[in-house]
Amino acid sequence: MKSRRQFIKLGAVGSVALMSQAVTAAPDDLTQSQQPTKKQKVIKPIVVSTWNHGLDANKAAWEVLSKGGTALDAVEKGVRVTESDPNNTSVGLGGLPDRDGNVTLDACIMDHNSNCGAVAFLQHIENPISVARKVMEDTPHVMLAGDGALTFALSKGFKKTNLLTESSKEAWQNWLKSSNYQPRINSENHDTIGMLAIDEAGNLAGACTTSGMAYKLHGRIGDSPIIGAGLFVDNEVGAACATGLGEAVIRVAGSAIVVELMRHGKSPQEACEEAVARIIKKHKNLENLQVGFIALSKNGEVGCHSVYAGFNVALRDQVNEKMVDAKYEKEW
Ligand code: SD4
Repeated sequence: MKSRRQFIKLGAVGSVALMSQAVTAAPDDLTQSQQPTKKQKVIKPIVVSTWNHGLDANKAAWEVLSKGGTALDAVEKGVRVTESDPNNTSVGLGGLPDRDGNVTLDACIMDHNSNCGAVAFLQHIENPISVARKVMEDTPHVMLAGDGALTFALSKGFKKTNLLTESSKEAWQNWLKSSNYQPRINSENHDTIGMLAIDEAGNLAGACTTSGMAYKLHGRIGDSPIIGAGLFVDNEVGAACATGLGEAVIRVAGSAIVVELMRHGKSPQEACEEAVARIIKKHKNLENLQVGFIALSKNGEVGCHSVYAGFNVALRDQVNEKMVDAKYEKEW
């Protein structure tokens, strides 16, 4: 196996070769129900989400979907599970703080009518996704940030919570010893959760929520609360969400691009691969630049792809409840 350094050195030629292999194949593990031909009947509902924590989140989403509930309710319920898990250090409660010790959260949600809501740089609230939904439903706006988002959340009855758990505080204090400003994207299967669903009625929705980069600059906002970057849903076409280095996702309008590529005929898998290729092309330095996309088309196909190895996706439908390893372009 090539070392991470060797892969990076391969540069453009290497990545083109890897890409052409990748384009011909969807993740082997995606079953027929996730890869129907245009004429096949879609087996609904379906929910798909990022990383291992997606399995538990999908379970909660499935409780809604399997009873005929809406994709919107499902994705909100689903990602709340991850937000409220104190052992997950990259989402909600227990998230690793910024370099000054503050846990700051980003989240967004989007429905089949292109309604959307987001909160950014929100502190002290355990379930930012539900605040994002309130922004969507109870205000004429799409995004609230910082103190304004907190004031709004409190006015809607959300309770102030200390989000910094003892273990995340300890990790931060260890980091402070060197105080080396190298904000890092969390990995090892503990990352942002992005979730996409299609309900029995055939409507799509998505949600994305994160505490962002560990030890980031106070005030830094990533891609996750930005509609079109961390998440995008177009009910005529499909939905996509992103995980990984938010700055890179924003630069290519990642999730919007994936949906747009599907609109122009690419399968979800091909669309995710093309978005990853675009990220690789636009960044000279790929060190630590992990990004993964997942996509769900209107006809129930699922795709996923990442820059580096290790990204995986949780799937739930009437036959499957499983993890799928995404194909990727580079070894670490
Ligand atoms: C961000 N995309 O804040 C999010 C975080 C993430 O891996 O996905 N971390 O940039």
